Amino acid sequence: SIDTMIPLKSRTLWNKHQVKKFENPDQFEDRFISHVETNLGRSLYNCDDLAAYEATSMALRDNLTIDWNKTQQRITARDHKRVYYLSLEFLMGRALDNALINLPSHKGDNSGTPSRDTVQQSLDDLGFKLEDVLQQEPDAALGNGGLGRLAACFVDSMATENIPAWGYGLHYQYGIFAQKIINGYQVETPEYWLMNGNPWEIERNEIQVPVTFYGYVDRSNNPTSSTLSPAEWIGGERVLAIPYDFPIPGFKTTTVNNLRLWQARPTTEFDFAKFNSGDYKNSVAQQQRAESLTACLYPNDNFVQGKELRLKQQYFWCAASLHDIVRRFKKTNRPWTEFPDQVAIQLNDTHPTLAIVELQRILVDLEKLDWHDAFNIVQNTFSYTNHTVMQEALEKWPISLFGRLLPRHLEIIYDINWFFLQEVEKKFPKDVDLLKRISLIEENGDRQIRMAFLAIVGSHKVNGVAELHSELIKTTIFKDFVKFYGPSKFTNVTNGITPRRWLKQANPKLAALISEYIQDPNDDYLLDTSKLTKLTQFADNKEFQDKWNKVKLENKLKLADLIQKCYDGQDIINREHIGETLFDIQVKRIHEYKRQQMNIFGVIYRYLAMKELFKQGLTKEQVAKKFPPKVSIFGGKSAPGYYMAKLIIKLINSVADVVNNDPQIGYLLKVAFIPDYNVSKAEIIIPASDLNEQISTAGTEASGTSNMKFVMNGGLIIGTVDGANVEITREIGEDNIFLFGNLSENVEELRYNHQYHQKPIPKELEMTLRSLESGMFSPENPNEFKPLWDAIEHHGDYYLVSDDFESYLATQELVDQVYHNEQSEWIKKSILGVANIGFFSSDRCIQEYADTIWNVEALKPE
Ligand code: IMP
Ligand code: B1N
Repeated sequence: SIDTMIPLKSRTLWNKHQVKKFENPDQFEDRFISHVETNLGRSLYNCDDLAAYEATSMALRDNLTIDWNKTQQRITARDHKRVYYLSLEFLMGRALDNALINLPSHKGDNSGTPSRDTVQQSLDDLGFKLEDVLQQEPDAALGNGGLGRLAACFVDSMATENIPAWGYGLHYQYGIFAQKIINGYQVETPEYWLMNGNPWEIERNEIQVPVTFYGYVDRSNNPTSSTLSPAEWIGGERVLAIPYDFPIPGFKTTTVNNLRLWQARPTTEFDFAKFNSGDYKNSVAQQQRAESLTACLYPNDNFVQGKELRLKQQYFWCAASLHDIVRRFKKTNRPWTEFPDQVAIQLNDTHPTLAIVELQRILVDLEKLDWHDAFNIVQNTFSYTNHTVMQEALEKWPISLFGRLLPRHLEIIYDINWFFLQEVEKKFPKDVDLLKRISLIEENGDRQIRMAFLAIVGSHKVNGVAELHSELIKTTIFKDFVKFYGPSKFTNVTNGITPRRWLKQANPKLAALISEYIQDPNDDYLLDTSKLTKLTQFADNKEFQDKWNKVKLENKLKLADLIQKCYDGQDIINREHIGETLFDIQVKRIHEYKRQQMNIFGVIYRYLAMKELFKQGLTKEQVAKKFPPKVSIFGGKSAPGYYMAKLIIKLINSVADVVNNDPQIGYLLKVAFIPDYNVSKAEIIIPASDLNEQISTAGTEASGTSNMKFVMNGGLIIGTVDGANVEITREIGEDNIFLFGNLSENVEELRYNHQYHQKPIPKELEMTLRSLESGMFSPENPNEFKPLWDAIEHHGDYYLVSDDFESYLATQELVDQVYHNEQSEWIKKSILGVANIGFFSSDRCIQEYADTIWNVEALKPE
């Protein structure tokens, strides 16, 4: 037993004073007031919404911490295998509402045990509105987009599925920048999310992991002087890693997992020589620089910059996490050979690939294991998820930079490569070209380490994130590895989303309607999403359709409020006609491959065509027949250094300026750009969509996850045959999705054609581009948008906008037709989408990882 070390007397006393969770409204209120008056030093007379948010969060965190302790003790007592999810990004959003929904008693009984409803009532009695209290919380926006939000959905599902799991990441002081739109341009402002402190985190100052950089490798104690035998790395610079722990509650379980985020701190050592030289100020400044290591999240999505500070962040995080994982394993006193039975480490993209090298270093240099025994352990421990095939997003580090920062790690990588290439040579003798292609080191020009290749060699499984993507990596970027390892090392786990946040929390009205009709008062469908198929029987039911439609309308009104707030009170959306206005939404990072430019070109074409009809003397009613009311809504951030993406944002805002102020057009067409798209805005935007755009160039979007969120909220997709759209179509049926465009298997040929033949541009696109050129949307600077038409007409149209434009417009026409003339059909499609989206729960996804990659079982609370 784990308790035997502690004397009975102490144990009895600890037991007697066992901290208790609040278990009824009265106890919650007691806890709330006690936090206000002691921890916050406030009282009834100056407790504002912020203090109420803080006190509510602290009361909930108390409960979670108690369950957290129990969960961790249970895992330790059972000596159960743990999963570690290493991700540089966790796009968590807000925690409070999520914790309320995940209160273990969620609708479980009616005995007054705390549920979201009873806490809401208590707050009401105490003089606060839960809605306002929730608004006080800043988003934890420690991520860029899909990859970071996926990690957040995964920790939610791992807790819900009772998988003993920890997330490891960085405690950035600045999350993704806040986006302001000034004169139509994106302006980035720093997002200091910790301004008011953070009631959700536990700072563990007592844990300090030293991390070293630079320096040199000392082999004076090593007679063989082989890099394969233990060496000593004498580091140059040292910083400390301090953990911040976030409790991750599961839904309808008392399992609480941990998200551990590391922050850099200066060491307490100091350089005597410097301090004595009288340069006190300088020495302090130098120490303070340690903290800048984890100050900022790199704001690039699907793009790498290759900056030294980024590599430092990666090593800092991997070294601290590995140290923690190894320390925890050593407490079990098991032999090293059992490490992979106790530990599974999932690499979220290549960002944590250094963890592979660090574990090999620990095993060889510190634990003195034989090189090959060590590498066996490493391979059986790690697995790697690839999230992109785009060249500009594949990490490569120049040898020179890498070797200076991590000299011993470079040696280890060379050795891994040496043994790997020997195996390749053995299997495919004399294929020099293969050796060159497959080497972990790229030898052309500036020598670079190919991190994805290193991740493959150091792992036992590699997975893509949707079927199409997982096939693509096998036939393109990792083709040679399939040839060498065989196909079984490569697998697919299609992404998923948590239905707790993306249905229950974001869309409480739809969730209530669903649970009423499928007769699931305890919301079990949020755990077993296949229960949603029971909605099928109501797809044609008039009464149900009306209620469904009413929920959508209410959500659209809520979004209209948000948009009005974003436009300083200006009401862009005509509320009188909102029920017949199609909300067409594209919210995601701005990227050429996601083709927001094609969307806005489509809007411009629509506008021009409408103007033409007016010119021919048609009345508003007649124009509306062809172009019924529609609002085109955009949101998303561009990487600060991504010129074309920023220009697309400017174009959207310029088009909005012209279209929204054209009195002839009125409510028939509006364009809105919602600034600073983030998780909590997504929770308002997604439930309000009639139509959503998933229109990436085929083969470029690995999966997409907002596509799943929109369908789960009754939105219909207009999309390309790309990423998870393919499987969404299979699940919900091709009648319930609007697909268009070229297929990924044709992309290469189409690009080739653009390069070698001047392909005519379709007339609708031609018309659109010429309107840009005319200065219609940039009268002061007619050339402002030249790079956008040049990309299509003169630079090979890499994203194939001209190839897909006609099919896109035709499909939009079909959308208008169904939405306006076959309303009941439309609602039916919307219902059938929700009914059949269950497959995309991240719970299913985590089960697949657990069964096929981690080999880990659930450990349920007793
Ligand atoms: P760590 O695994 O040492 O990081 O500890 C994480 C948590 O696991 C601790 O805060 C405890 O709640 C629990 N834990 C760690 N070691 C033990 C043990 O020896 N017995 C029981 N629980 C433990
Ligand atoms: O990961 C998501 C997918 O659903 C998206 O399709 C995919 O684009 C996204 C470097 C990335 N891939 N690669 C990144 C992010 C940050 C960075 O620094 C690459 N993000 C994705 C979840 O699987």
